[in-house]
Amino acid sequence: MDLKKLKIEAEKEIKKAKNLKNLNKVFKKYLGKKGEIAKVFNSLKKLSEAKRKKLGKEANLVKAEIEKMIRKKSKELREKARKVRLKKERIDVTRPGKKVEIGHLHPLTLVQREVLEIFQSMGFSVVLGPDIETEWYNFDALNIPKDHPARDFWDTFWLKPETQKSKVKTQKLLRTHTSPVQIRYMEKHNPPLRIIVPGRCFRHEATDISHDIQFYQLEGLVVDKNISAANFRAIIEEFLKRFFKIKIEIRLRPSFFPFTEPSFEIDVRRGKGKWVEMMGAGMVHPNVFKFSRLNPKNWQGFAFGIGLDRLAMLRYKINDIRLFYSGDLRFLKQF
Ligand code: FA5
Repeated sequence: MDLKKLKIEAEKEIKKAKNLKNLNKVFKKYLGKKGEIAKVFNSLKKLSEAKRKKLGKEANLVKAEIEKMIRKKSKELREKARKVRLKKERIDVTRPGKKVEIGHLHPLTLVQREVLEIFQSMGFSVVLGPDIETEWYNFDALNIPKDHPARDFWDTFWLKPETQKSKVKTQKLLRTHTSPVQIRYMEKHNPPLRIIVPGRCFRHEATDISHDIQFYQLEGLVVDKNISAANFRAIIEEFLKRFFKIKIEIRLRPSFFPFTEPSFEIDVRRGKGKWVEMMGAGMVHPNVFKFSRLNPKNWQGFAFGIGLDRLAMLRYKINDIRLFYSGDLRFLKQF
């Protein structure tokens, strides 16, 4: 074949090559072992020496030029491919990110944290007690004797009796209120005392919109010299004012608890809403001091037990306590 024509043909095909694969084909066609240039070299054998030299030189030149063109084109195509790849892999840092769903606190946790903060700012320390209690702390030491009808106030979840090493059978229970922590604390600490005890309580009773079998209480205990019911009222009113930040009416009703004397129940209402029974309270009974190994002649105190769920219901205007424990995301996502 005419070498000039061969070069022009090769040049055309190199230009046309759209990608490296095409270009590789062109390379094989012209510069491969059985390619056009190889054919030219093969044909040289049949020629006279003078022609062979001349044609050989020309063929080498054409070969070098085709090689050069292919190298150049290959560089261009690689650069083009790189640009396409970069465009594809480009990260748009200005695009809004994918939203990761993160959890949030349960409304009862929110309320509990806020309540603790308010009481702490009034000088109360936070104390915890066990969910599983003994009959002694939950009842006896709180001046509720074994056969006293007052025990029926608190429908109890009893646990299977355990046989101790001493072979004495003790029966434990899920605490029905946070009051046992009063005894546990007074046994170990001398007055003056000012504590609050948040905690879960359990009662074996029928549920309704304001009662569940599990709920949270916040126990409060203040022991000092010259403490009166007026101190209690002042503290509770201050607490409610700070918690609700709006005017809340409270009503004290005389009541009965074996561990306080006198005892009251405190109802709370928001605006013209319904009265909600919020807490039990009273002056610490002398027997409770005795059971805690404190001398009732030296000390006075008041105690209260607030229903935290009821506080949360009033705060968020929730009309059924059971929603808190339902695990219903449609409810929980609102907080
Ligand atoms: C008591 O549990 C006493 N330990 C409170 C107390 C403490 C009195 C210290 C005197 C001194 P009571 O059973 O009334 O009392 O419960 C107190 C509060 O817990 C109630 O006012 C109510 O807000 C809440 N509560 C009681 N039972 C339930 C229940 N089943 N579900 C939701 N909240 C409840």
